[in-house]
Amino acid sequence: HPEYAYLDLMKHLLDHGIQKGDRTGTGTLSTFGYQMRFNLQEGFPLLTTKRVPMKLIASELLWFLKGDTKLRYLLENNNHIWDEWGFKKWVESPDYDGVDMTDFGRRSLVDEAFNEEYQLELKHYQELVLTDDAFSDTYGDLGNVYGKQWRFWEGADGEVYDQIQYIIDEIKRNPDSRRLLCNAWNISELHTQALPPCHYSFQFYVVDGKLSCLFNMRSNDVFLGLPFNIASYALLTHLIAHECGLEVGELVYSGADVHLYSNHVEQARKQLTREPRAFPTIRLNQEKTSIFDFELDDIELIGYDPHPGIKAPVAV
Ligand code: UFP
Repeated sequence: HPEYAYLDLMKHLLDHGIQKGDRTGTGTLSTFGYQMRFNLQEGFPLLTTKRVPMKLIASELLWFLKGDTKLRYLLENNNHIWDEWGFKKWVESPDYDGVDMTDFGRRSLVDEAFNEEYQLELKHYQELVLTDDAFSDTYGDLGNVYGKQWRFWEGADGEVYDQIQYIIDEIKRNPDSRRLLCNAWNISELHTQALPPCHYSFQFYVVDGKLSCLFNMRSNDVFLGLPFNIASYALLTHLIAHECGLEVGELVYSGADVHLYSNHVEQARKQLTREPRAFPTIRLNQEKTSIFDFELDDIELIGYDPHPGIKAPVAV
Protein backbone atom coordinates (compact mmCIF):
# COMPACT_ATOMS: atom_id res chain seq x y z
CA HIS A 1 0.00 0.00 0.00
CA PRO A 2 1.41 3.42 -0.97
CA GLU A 3 0.76 4.80 2.54
CA TYR A 4 3.74 2.74 3.76
CA ALA A 5 6.00 5.39 2.23
CA TYR A 6 4.84 7.59 5.11
CA LEU A 7 4.48 4.89 7.77
CA ASP A 8 7.99 3.59 7.02
CA LEU A 9 9.41 7.07 7.59
CA MET A 10 7.64 7.24 10.94
CA LYS A 11 9.01 3.83 11.88
CA HIS A 12 12.49 4.84 10.69
CA LEU A 13 12.43 7.85 13.03
CA LEU A 14 11.21 5.76 15.98
CA ASP A 15 13.92 3.14 15.38
CA HIS A 16 16.83 5.21 14.11
CA GLY A 17 15.99 8.90 14.67
CA ILE A 18 18.70 10.94 16.37
CA GLN A 19 17.76 12.79 19.55
CA LYS A 20 18.03 16.44 18.67
CA GLY A 21 17.03 19.66 20.43
CA ASP A 22 14.98 22.25 18.58
CA ARG A 23 13.75 25.84 18.69
CA THR A 24 10.54 24.94 20.56
CA GLY A 25 12.35 23.17 23.40
CA THR A 26 10.25 20.01 22.89
CA GLY A 27 12.97 17.66 21.64
CA THR A 28 12.78 15.49 18.51
CA LEU A 29 13.86 12.24 16.88
CA SER A 30 15.36 13.54 13.68
CA THR A 31 17.01 12.51 10.42
CA PHE A 32 18.59 14.68 7.73
CA GLY A 33 17.63 14.15 4.09
CA TYR A 34 14.74 11.84 3.20
CA GLN A 35 12.84 11.24 -0.04
CA MET A 36 9.43 9.64 -0.68
CA ARG A 37 7.39 9.12 -3.85
CA PHE A 38 3.65 8.77 -4.43
CA ASN A 39 2.19 7.72 -7.75
CA LEU A 40 -0.84 10.01 -8.00
CA GLN A 41 -2.45 7.57 -10.44
CA GLU A 42 -2.81 5.14 -7.50
CA GLY A 43 -5.15 7.47 -5.61
CA PHE A 44 -5.00 10.71 -3.69
CA PRO A 45 -2.37 10.47 -0.92
CA LEU A 46 -4.50 11.50 2.04
CA LEU A 47 -3.53 9.28 4.98
CA THR A 48 -6.06 6.66 6.00
CA THR A 49 -4.34 5.45 9.21
CA LYS A 50 -5.73 8.60 10.86
CA ARG A 51 -8.29 11.12 9.67
CA VAL A 52 -6.68 14.18 8.02
CA PRO A 53 -8.96 17.21 7.48
CA MET A 54 -8.94 17.71 3.71
CA LYS A 55 -11.15 20.83 3.87
CA LEU A 56 -8.44 22.67 5.79
CA ILE A 57 -5.79 21.59 3.31
CA ALA A 58 -7.90 22.67 0.34
CA SER A 59 -8.89 26.06 1.77
CA GLU A 60 -5.30 26.83 2.74
CA LEU A 61 -4.04 25.93 -0.74
CA LEU A 62 -6.72 28.05 -2.45
CA TRP A 63 -5.72 30.87 -0.13
CA PHE A 64 -2.07 30.54 -1.20
CA LEU A 65 -3.14 30.44 -4.85
CA LYS A 66 -5.13 33.65 -4.51
CA GLY A 67 -1.99 35.32 -3.23
CA ASP A 68 -4.01 36.17 -0.15
CA THR A 69 -2.14 36.66 3.12
CA LYS A 70 -5.08 37.80 5.23
CA LEU A 71 -6.62 35.53 7.84
CA ARG A 72 -10.17 36.57 6.99
CA TYR A 73 -10.59 34.14 4.08
CA LEU A 74 -9.40 31.25 6.26
CA LEU A 75 -11.71 32.20 9.14
CA GLU A 76 -14.66 32.47 6.76
CA ASN A 77 -13.88 28.88 5.80
CA ASN A 78 -13.58 27.73 9.42
CA ASN A 79 -9.87 27.21 8.98
CA HIS A 80 -7.87 28.11 12.08
CA ILE A 81 -4.45 26.70 11.26
CA TRP A 82 -2.84 30.14 10.91
CA ASP A 83 -4.69 31.96 13.75
CA GLU A 84 -1.86 31.92 16.26
CA TRP A 85 0.47 33.78 13.92
CA GLY A 86 -1.95 36.67 13.43
CA PHE A 87 -2.93 36.66 17.08
CA LYS A 88 0.74 36.97 18.05
CA LYS A 89 1.09 40.06 15.89
CA TRP A 90 -1.85 41.66 17.68
CA VAL A 91 -1.02 40.80 21.31
CA GLU A 92 2.54 42.01 20.85
CA SER A 93 1.39 45.36 19.43
CA PRO A 94 0.93 48.62 21.37
CA ASP A 95 -2.80 48.57 20.49
CA TYR A 96 -3.40 45.47 22.58
CA ASP A 97 -4.45 46.22 26.16
CA GLY A 98 -5.87 42.86 27.33
CA VAL A 99 -4.37 40.21 29.61
CA ASP A 100 -0.65 39.61 29.05
CA MET A 101 -0.35 36.90 26.37
CA THR A 102 3.43 36.45 26.40
CA ASP A 103 4.38 32.89 25.38
CA PHE A 104 0.69 31.98 24.95
CA GLY A 105 1.40 28.80 22.98
CA ARG A 106 3.26 27.03 25.76
CA ARG A 107 1.30 28.56 28.66
CA SER A 108 -2.09 27.59 27.22
CA LEU A 109 -1.00 23.94 27.30
CA VAL A 110 0.20 23.89 30.91
CA ASP A 111 -1.97 26.48 32.70
CA GLU A 112 -5.72 25.81 32.64
CA ALA A 113 -6.73 29.25 34.03
CA PHE A 114 -4.53 30.99 31.49
CA ASN A 115 -5.89 28.80 28.71
CA GLU A 116 -9.43 30.04 29.42
CA GLU A 117 -8.31 33.68 29.12
CA TYR A 118 -6.35 32.87 25.99
CA GLN A 119 -9.36 31.21 24.35
CA LEU A 120 -11.48 34.29 25.10
CA GLU A 121 -8.88 36.69 23.69
CA LEU A 122 -8.43 34.51 20.61
CA LYS A 123 -12.18 34.45 20.00
CA HIS A 124 -12.30 38.22 20.32
CA TYR A 125 -9.41 38.53 17.88
CA GLN A 126 -11.19 36.29 15.36
CA GLU A 127 -14.37 38.39 15.60
CA LEU A 128 -12.42 41.59 14.98
CA VAL A 129 -10.66 40.10 11.95
CA LEU A 130 -14.01 39.00 10.50
CA THR A 131 -15.93 42.22 11.12
CA ASP A 132 -13.52 45.17 11.29
CA ASP A 133 -11.81 45.98 7.96
CA ALA A 134 -9.20 48.31 9.42
CA PHE A 135 -8.31 45.79 12.11
CA SER A 136 -8.14 43.02 9.52
CA ASP A 137 -5.75 45.07 7.39
CA THR A 138 -3.44 45.78 10.30
CA TYR A 139 -3.56 42.70 12.52
CA GLY A 140 -5.25 40.10 10.35
CA ASP A 141 -2.63 40.21 7.62
CA LEU A 142 0.19 37.69 8.02
CA GLY A 143 2.44 39.67 5.71
CA ASN A 144 4.88 38.10 3.37
CA VAL A 145 3.83 34.45 3.73
CA TYR A 146 3.43 31.88 0.93
CA GLY A 147 0.67 33.61 -1.07
CA LYS A 148 2.74 36.76 -1.39
CA GLN A 149 5.84 34.92 -2.58
CA TRP A 150 3.99 32.59 -4.96
CA ARG A 151 1.94 35.27 -6.70
CA PHE A 152 3.47 38.67 -5.90
CA TRP A 153 7.21 38.24 -5.44
CA GLU A 154 8.77 41.72 -5.35
CA GLY A 155 11.99 41.76 -7.31
CA ALA A 156 14.96 43.99 -6.62
CA ASP A 157 14.13 45.54 -10.02
CA GLY A 158 10.81 46.82 -8.66
CA GLU A 159 8.80 44.33 -10.74
CA VAL A 160 6.20 42.03 -9.18
CA TYR A 161 6.48 38.38 -10.30
CA ASP A 162 3.70 35.80 -10.44
CA GLN A 163 5.54 32.48 -10.11
CA ILE A 164 2.41 30.31 -10.43
CA GLN A 165 1.24 32.01 -13.62
CA TYR A 166 4.77 31.65 -15.01
CA ILE A 167 4.75 27.91 -14.28
CA ILE A 168 1.33 27.42 -15.90
CA ASP A 169 2.32 29.41 -18.99
CA GLU A 170 5.63 27.57 -19.30
CA ILE A 171 4.06 24.10 -18.89
CA LYS A 172 1.68 24.95 -21.74
CA ARG A 173 4.38 26.49 -23.94
CA ASN A 174 7.43 24.48 -23.12
CA PRO A 175 6.62 21.34 -21.12
CA ASP A 176 10.18 20.02 -21.37
CA SER A 177 11.44 23.01 -19.41
CA ARG A 178 13.66 22.28 -16.43
CA ARG A 179 12.81 25.64 -14.89
CA LEU A 180 9.21 24.98 -13.85
CA LEU A 181 9.99 26.16 -10.37
CA CYS A 182 8.50 28.26 -7.58
CA ASN A 183 10.60 29.55 -4.72
CA ALA A 184 9.05 30.80 -1.48
CA TRP A 185 12.33 31.37 0.36
CA ASN A 186 12.84 35.11 0.03
CA ILE A 187 15.89 35.96 2.11
CA SER A 188 15.22 39.69 2.16
CA GLU A 189 11.73 39.21 3.65
CA LEU A 190 12.36 36.43 6.18
CA HIS A 191 12.59 38.86 9.07
CA THR A 192 9.04 40.06 8.30
CA GLN A 193 7.56 36.56 8.56
CA ALA A 194 6.40 34.91 11.78
CA LEU A 195 7.38 31.52 10.38
CA PRO A 196 9.93 31.23 7.57
CA PRO A 197 8.61 28.90 4.83
CA CYS A 198 8.84 25.20 5.75
CA HIS A 199 7.96 24.00 2.23
CA TYR A 200 10.23 26.46 0.51
CA SER A 201 10.25 25.42 -3.14
CA PHE A 202 8.67 23.08 -5.64
CA GLN A 203 9.24 22.09 -9.23
CA PHE A 204 7.19 20.42 -11.95
CA TYR A 205 8.15 17.88 -14.60
CA VAL A 206 6.14 16.79 -17.63
CA VAL A 207 6.58 13.50 -19.45
CA ASP A 208 4.11 11.29 -21.40
CA GLY A 209 1.32 13.79 -20.81
CA LYS A 210 1.69 13.50 -17.04
CA LEU A 211 2.59 16.20 -14.55
CA SER A 212 4.88 15.37 -11.63
CA CYS A 213 5.86 17.60 -8.73
CA LEU A 214 8.79 17.60 -6.34
CA PHE A 215 8.56 19.72 -3.20
CA ASN A 216 11.29 20.60 -0.73
CA MET A 217 10.92 21.00 3.00
CA ARG A 218 13.69 22.42 5.17
CA SER A 219 12.02 21.25 8.39
CA ASN A 220 9.12 18.85 8.80
CA ASP A 221 6.98 17.71 11.73
CA VAL A 222 6.24 14.17 10.54
CA PHE A 223 3.20 13.50 12.73
CA LEU A 224 1.25 16.76 12.40
CA GLY A 225 2.72 18.68 9.46
CA LEU A 226 3.70 16.11 6.85
CA PRO A 227 0.24 14.55 6.24
CA PHE A 228 -1.00 18.07 5.40
CA ASN A 229 2.01 18.90 3.25
CA ILE A 230 1.72 15.73 1.14
CA ALA A 231 -2.00 16.28 0.51
CA SER A 232 -1.51 19.97 -0.25
CA TYR A 233 1.13 19.36 -2.94
CA ALA A 234 -0.89 16.44 -4.34
CA LEU A 235 -3.85 18.81 -4.71
CA LEU A 236 -1.67 21.52 -6.25
CA THR A 237 -0.41 18.99 -8.81
CA HIS A 238 -3.99 17.96 -9.65
CA LEU A 239 -5.01 21.61 -10.06
CA ILE A 240 -2.10 22.57 -12.31
CA ALA A 241 -2.51 19.37 -14.36
CA HIS A 242 -6.21 20.20 -14.76
CA GLU A 243 -5.50 23.69 -16.06
CA CYS A 244 -2.76 22.46 -18.40
CA GLY A 245 -4.75 19.51 -19.79
CA LEU A 246 -2.39 16.88 -18.34
CA GLU A 247 -2.80 13.74 -16.28
CA VAL A 248 -1.17 13.53 -12.86
CA GLY A 249 2.15 11.71 -12.50
CA GLU A 250 4.25 11.38 -9.36
CA LEU A 251 4.55 13.45 -6.22
CA VAL A 252 8.08 13.46 -4.85
CA TYR A 253 8.81 14.63 -1.33
CA SER A 254 12.25 15.80 -0.28
CA GLY A 255 12.75 16.66 3.37
CA ALA A 256 15.86 18.00 5.15
CA ASP A 257 15.42 18.07 8.97
CA VAL A 258 12.62 15.50 9.16
CA HIS A 259 11.53 14.96 12.75
CA LEU A 260 9.11 13.36 15.16
CA TYR A 261 8.52 15.48 18.29
CA SER A 262 9.09 13.63 21.54
CA ASN A 263 5.49 14.32 22.58
CA HIS A 264 4.20 12.61 19.41
CA VAL A 265 5.96 9.28 19.96
CA GLU A 266 3.01 7.51 21.61
CA GLN A 267 0.63 8.76 18.91
CA ALA A 268 3.01 7.55 16.17
CA ARG A 269 3.24 4.08 17.77
CA LYS A 270 -0.53 3.90 17.89
CA GLN A 271 -0.85 4.92 14.24
CA LEU A 272 1.65 2.24 13.20
CA THR A 273 -0.62 -0.49 14.61
CA ARG A 274 -3.31 0.43 12.05
CA GLU A 275 -3.81 -1.11 8.59
CA PRO A 276 -3.95 1.42 5.74
CA ARG A 277 -7.16 1.48 3.69
CA ALA A 278 -7.65 2.38 0.02
CA PHE A 279 -6.66 5.97 -0.82
CA PRO A 280 -9.55 8.25 -1.83
CA THR A 281 -9.73 9.96 -5.21
CA ILE A 282 -10.24 13.61 -6.06
CA ARG A 283 -12.65 15.13 -8.58
CA LEU A 284 -12.27 18.70 -9.83
CA ASN A 285 -15.03 20.83 -11.35
CA GLN A 286 -14.43 20.39 -15.07
CA GLU A 287 -16.34 23.57 -15.88
CA LYS A 288 -13.63 25.75 -14.39
CA THR A 289 -10.50 26.14 -16.43
CA SER A 290 -8.39 28.61 -14.45
CA ILE A 291 -7.19 27.29 -11.11
CA PHE A 292 -7.39 30.85 -9.79
CA ASP A 293 -11.20 30.61 -10.05
CA PHE A 294 -11.42 27.45 -7.97
CA GLU A 295 -13.43 27.47 -4.77
CA LEU A 296 -13.81 24.88 -2.06
CA ASP A 297 -16.95 23.36 -3.61
CA ASP A 298 -15.10 22.72 -6.87
CA ILE A 299 -12.92 20.11 -5.16
CA GLU A 300 -14.56 16.83 -4.23
CA LEU A 301 -12.93 14.04 -2.25
CA ILE A 302 -14.39 10.63 -3.04
CA GLY A 303 -14.21 7.42 -1.02
CA TYR A 304 -12.30 8.63 2.04
CA ASP A 305 -12.75 6.11 4.86
CA PRO A 306 -9.96 6.68 7.38
CA HIS A 307 -9.27 5.40 10.88
CA PRO A 308 -10.18 8.00 13.56
CA GLY A 309 -8.03 11.07 14.11
CA ILE A 310 -5.24 11.03 16.72
CA LYS A 311 -4.74 14.15 18.83
CA ALA A 312 -1.29 15.58 19.53
CA PRO A 313 0.03 18.93 20.86
CA VAL A 314 1.48 21.39 18.31
CA ALA A 315 4.98 22.69 19.03
CA VAL A 316 4.99 26.51 18.54
N1 UFP B 1 5.96 22.51 10.00
C1 UFP B 1 5.70 21.47 9.13
N2 UFP B 1 5.01 21.71 7.99
C2 UFP B 1 4.52 22.96 7.69
C3 UFP B 1 4.78 24.01 8.59
C4 UFP B 1 5.47 23.76 9.72
O1 UFP B 1 6.09 20.33 9.37
O2 UFP B 1 3.89 23.14 6.65
F1 UFP B 1 4.35 25.23 8.31
C5 UFP B 1 6.74 22.27 11.24
C6 UFP B 1 8.18 21.91 11.02
C7 UFP B 1 8.79 22.35 12.34
C8 UFP B 1 8.02 23.60 12.70
O3 UFP B 1 8.54 21.34 13.33
O4 UFP B 1 6.77 23.46 12.04
C9 UFP B 1 8.72 24.86 12.23
O5 UFP B 1 9.75 25.18 13.10
P1 UFP B 1 11.19 25.69 12.59
O6 UFP B 1 10.96 27.00 11.87
O7 UFP B 1 11.99 25.84 13.84
O8 UFP B 1 11.72 24.64 11.66
